[in-house]
Amino acid sequence: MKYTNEYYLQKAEQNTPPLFYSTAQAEKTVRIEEDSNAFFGYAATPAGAPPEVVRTGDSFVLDFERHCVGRLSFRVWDDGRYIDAPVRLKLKFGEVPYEIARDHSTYHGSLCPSWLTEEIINVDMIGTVSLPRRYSFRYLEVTVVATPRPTRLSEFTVVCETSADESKLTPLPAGTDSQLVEIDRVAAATLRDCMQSAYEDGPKRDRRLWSGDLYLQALTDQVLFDNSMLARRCLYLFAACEEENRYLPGCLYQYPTLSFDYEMDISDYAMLFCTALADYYAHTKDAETAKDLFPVVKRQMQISIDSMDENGVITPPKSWNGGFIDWAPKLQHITPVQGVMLYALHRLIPLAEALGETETATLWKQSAARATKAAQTVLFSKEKDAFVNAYDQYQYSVQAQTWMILGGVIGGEDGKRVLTKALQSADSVKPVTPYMNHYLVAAMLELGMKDEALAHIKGYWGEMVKHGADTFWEVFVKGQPDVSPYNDVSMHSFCHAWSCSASYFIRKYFLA
Ligand code: RAM
Repeated sequence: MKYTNEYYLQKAEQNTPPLFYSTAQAEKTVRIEEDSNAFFGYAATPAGAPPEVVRTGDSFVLDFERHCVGRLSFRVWDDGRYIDAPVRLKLKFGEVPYEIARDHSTYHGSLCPSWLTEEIINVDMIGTVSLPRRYSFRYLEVTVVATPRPTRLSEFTVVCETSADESKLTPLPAGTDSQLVEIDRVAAATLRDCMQSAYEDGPKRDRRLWSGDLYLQALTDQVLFDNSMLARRCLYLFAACEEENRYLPGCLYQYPTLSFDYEMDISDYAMLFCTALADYYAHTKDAETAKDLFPVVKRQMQISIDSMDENGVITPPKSWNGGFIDWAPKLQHITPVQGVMLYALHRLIPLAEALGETETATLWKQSAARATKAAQTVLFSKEKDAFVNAYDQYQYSVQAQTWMILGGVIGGEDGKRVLTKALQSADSVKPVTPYMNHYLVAAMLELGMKDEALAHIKGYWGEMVKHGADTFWEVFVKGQPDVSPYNDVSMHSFCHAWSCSASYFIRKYFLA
């Protein structure tokens, strides 16, 4: 049976943040057409005001002109008369034009197609229709499947929900590079729409709290809306799911009651949960919460420490292939996960010291020294001048080099050389998610490669903006619109938590 720590759960509930509401009304329609210049092959062009009267077979696409997460309502009326038969409507929601254009019956992905957002509704009476579900979208295709006579549809309105207090968002200083201003705007919208009663990974689909996503969201939130109550809630929620001698689940559901799947334990995510507490404390100086959660962090890190083999290399459990790290196909995980462990330990040692946990700090220092030595010797190939090894079946990946840098295994000119070579090599595995691209930029900054980091932010997140992103996407590989961990792009979330961190870099390192 799954055990929930009631004390931590109660703490999480006490930290449920208030939601803020705003209204968006669709005044315009668009035509969604094939466009070879558009990243996913379809673009939206203005098509005037919504029709006043609709008949069976009519269809139009409303444009709410911003990404919305919230509830939809609209009016159905016909000059005051009764409706002779229900008005049957098909509603199809899209975060990007492609989702509207895509015929859902051709879906061939690995996740359940019920995530694809569409409804058929029957309206029995004239008046305001309010849909109970929460949607995540900018575009809404309305198709009149059947109506007994010409009918009027109007006032399509979304009440948007978020736990982000937008009044806290400080504008970037005058003189900031205009491309960075744009990237920051899109990143802030991404985080805003993923901030609900927890940091959701993507409001279109899972609506789950994932620890890897949480880590980047909480970090980015510090420089945007600064909702430390939400960060606290999320940390407590994960703590409530701890089971003895097992990594925390990588994700959890808040409703109807806290639930999770132990098979979803992800070693790197569990360690990033720990790191999130260190960052939370460094930002808030909230020693009460840090002390409260420290025992969980200590036990979680101990699982990794205990799993080091005779060489000092981590042996993560086989679930999630030993770790997540990135969605790059067939990615090997040992070296990057070793880097995550070191990254976590280096951030957690100051936390332990600040909380007076000196014994733990000493143990962590010794463990870090052992893991570093192992990484420098067994995980590094002198011949290849890269972190390529038998543990990872000699796979050469940017992910491994990046995490070794972030873990402090290699630095300075050596780090620059190793990373640059991996990025330039035609044979190396490259990052596919904004999540992994975050760590790549972090590694560049760690090495003092500020120009390269800036160029990467502009060339990666900036490229999505150029492709018309209102919010940042779950997966993005330049020039490869078909890359999909789910084997079908229509399943992607186009407002994805782990993609919001460009703002963190911009606001922390690149302000004018
Ligand atoms: C997907 C989601 C989520 C991520 C996991 C590992 O389901 O994109 O954000 O954390 O994978």
